[in-house]
Amino acid sequence: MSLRLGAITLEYPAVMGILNTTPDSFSDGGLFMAPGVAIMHAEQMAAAGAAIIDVGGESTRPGAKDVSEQEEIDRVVPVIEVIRSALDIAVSVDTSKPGVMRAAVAAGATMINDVRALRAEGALEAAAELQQAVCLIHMQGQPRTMQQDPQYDDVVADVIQFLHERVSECTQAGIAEELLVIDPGFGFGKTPEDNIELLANLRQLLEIGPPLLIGISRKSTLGMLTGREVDERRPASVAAAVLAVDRGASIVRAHDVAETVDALRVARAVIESDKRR
Ligand code: YH5
Repeated sequence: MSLRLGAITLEYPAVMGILNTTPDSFSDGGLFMAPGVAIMHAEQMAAAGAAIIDVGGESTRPGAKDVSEQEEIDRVVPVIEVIRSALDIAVSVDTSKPGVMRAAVAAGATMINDVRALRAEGALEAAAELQQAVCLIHMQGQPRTMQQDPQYDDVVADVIQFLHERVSECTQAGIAEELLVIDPGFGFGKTPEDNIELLANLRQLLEIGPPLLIGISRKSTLGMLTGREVDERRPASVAAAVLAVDRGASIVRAHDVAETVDALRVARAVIESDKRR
């Protein structure tokens, strides 16, 4: 099962590994991820079977402070350059800012992963100009406040309608439909119940057209279901990944790449053998 998204060809179900870009003690003044640490983490994820490495320079955690465009560029570009020079793996850039999209693609990124689904000023135009793969994510509200009081008439219908509209906007702006991936945005302006309902009904999102990417790894819904802290949510994350793939997801964004790759090998074998599909 092979999928082409512009410059990216992958066997699916595939794992997108999340590169840890949080500032650490090795970094320069506590603002930048040391590229040496980043490349080690990326290398481990590539060896574990990740198809894409997701590099982000802006925290979308509720309450996180805004990062300037230049600051974001300074964080992600060296990391993307070092990954692309050392490893044969695709890189996605987790950003909403057009200037970061341009700089990241110039550095070798071949996917734009945008929680604002190209709604920021100039983002749609930048993506149309760059002609790289784009992941359109559903989010209700803004990162700072999105978890305060999420409300839907029908979360599945709302997410489908939003993603339909964004896919149309993108194709009208000249982005080839073959470049698009859609994502229901687990945790982006959603209650745990909303997230579970979306996962249960994921198949309905396939009717929009583009392949599905899901990111649920370590998120708080899994904490609520298991009573576990963030760093104890591996088994829950792997279970959610398998359920998502069984419901049609092509790409799973994950922190724990080795475990997720193993689990998706099992899922894939069973899906391929399922005579009803
Ligand atoms: C996503 O779903 N999410 S950043 C809170 C956590 C754990 C993880 C409380 N970027 C997605 O990963 N990109 C993020 O524990 C994403 N889909 C795509 N495509 C949030 C995140 C996280 C938040």
